[in-house]
Amino acid sequence: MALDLETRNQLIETIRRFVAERLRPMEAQTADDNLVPDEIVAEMRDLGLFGLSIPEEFGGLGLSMEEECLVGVELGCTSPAFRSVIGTNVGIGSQGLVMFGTDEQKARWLPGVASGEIITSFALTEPEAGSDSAAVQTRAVLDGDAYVLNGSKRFITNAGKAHLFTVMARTNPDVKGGSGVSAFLVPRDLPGLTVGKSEKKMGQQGAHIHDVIFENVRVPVENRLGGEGEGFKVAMQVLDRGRLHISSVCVGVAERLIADCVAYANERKQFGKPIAEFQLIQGMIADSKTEALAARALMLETARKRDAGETVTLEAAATKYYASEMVGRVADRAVQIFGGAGYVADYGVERLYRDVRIFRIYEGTSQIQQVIIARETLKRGG
Ligand code: COS
Repeated sequence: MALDLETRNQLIETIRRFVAERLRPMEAQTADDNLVPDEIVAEMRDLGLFGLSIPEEFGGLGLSMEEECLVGVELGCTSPAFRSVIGTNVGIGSQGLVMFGTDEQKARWLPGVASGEIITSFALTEPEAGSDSAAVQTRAVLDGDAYVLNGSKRFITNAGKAHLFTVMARTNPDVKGGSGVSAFLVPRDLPGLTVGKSEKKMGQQGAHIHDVIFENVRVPVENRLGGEGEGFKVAMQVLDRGRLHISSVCVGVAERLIADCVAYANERKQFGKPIAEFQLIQGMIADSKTEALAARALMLETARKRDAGETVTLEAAATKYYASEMVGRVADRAVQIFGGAGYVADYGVERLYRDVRIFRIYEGTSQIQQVIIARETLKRGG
C-alpha cells in the first residue's frame, strides 16, 4: 500500500538524516572492523528498516516497490555494507515468504522478520549452481512428516546471523531443471545445519557471506514454501524484485559519488584554479550525472509498473543491468577525478569503488541480465 505524500517525504527525510548523521561517520570504522556496530543495528531496528517491505498486518511498513526503491537510494548514499544488514529481511530473505507463504507460515515468522528479531537469508547458490541456478544439487527427500536436506550452499549473505533460511533444494532428482526444485523455510537451529566461516571479500566489509551446509536436516513438511517443484519459480520471482532493490542502491551510491566528486573538484586547485573549471573534469561529471539520472528514471518506471501488478522480469533485469554497470563507471570516474587521492584509503572513494563491484555479479550477473532481457524481448517480438 502506498503512503501519502507527506508520510513518504517524512520517511525519506528521516532516513536521509540517519544516513548522514549516523552511518556516514561510521563508514571507515565499519570497513576496518569488518563489522557493523550493534548500536547501529539497534537503531535500524528502531527505525523499522528491517520491515520496510513486510505488510503492515505483520508489523512492517508495507512500502510499495517505488517507496522501497526511494529508501534504497537513500541507503545507497553510504557504505552498502549498512544496507546489507537489513537487505535480506527486506528483500530476498523474506519475499518468498511474503509472496508464497501460507497464512500460518506468515503469522509464525513475519512479525519477527519485520522487527529484525528474526534475520533471514536466501540460500540458492551452490558450488556448482551459480548463474545456472536451476542446477541446484542440494537434495530434499520426503521421509514421513519431514524432508531430509543434504547439500551445501555458497556465498550466502547474512548466513552467519540468520535465524531463518529460504532454501532451494531438489525434490525430484529425475528432473534436471528448475521444475525438480522446491523451496523450504529452514530455521537455523535445526540439527545438521552448519554455517561456514565468513569469506574474505573485495569490498563491502561489514557485510558477510558464508557457506551453509545441510547434513540430514529434517525440515517439517509444513515448512515447504509453495508446492513441490515450484521452488525455482519462487526464487526467480524473489529475484525479479530483488534486482530492483539492488538497482536502487546502485543509484544511491552513484549520487553519493557524484556529490563527492563535485565537492572535491571545487576544492582541489591545479594550474591555479579549481579542477571543476576544467572541461575534461566537467565531461566526466556530466557523463556520471546523465547515467545516474537515466538509471533513476528506469528504476522508478519499473517499480511503478510492478506496483501496478505488471510482470517486470525484463524491466527489472534491464534496470539491474544498467544501474550496476552505471555505478561501476561512476566509481571509476570518481577515482579518476580524485586522482592520487582516489587511490588512497583516506578519502573513501577507493572503498566505494571496490564496494560497487559486486553489484554486477550478485542477484544475477550482467551477462545473466542480458540473457533474460534478450529472451524476453525475443518472446515479446520487440
Ligand atoms: N518469474 C516466473 N517464472 C520464471 C521466471 C520469472 N522471473 N524466470 C523463469 N521462470 C520460469 C520459466 O517460465 C520456466 O517455467 P516453465 O518450466 O513452466 O516453462 C522455468 O522457470 C524455467 O525457466 P528458464 O527455462 O528460463 O530457466 P533457465 O534455467 O534457462 O534460466 C535463468 C534461468 C538463467 C534466468 C536463471 O537461472 C537465473 O536468473 N540465473 C541467475 C541466478 C541468480 O540471480 N543468482 C544469484 C544468486 S541469488 S543472490
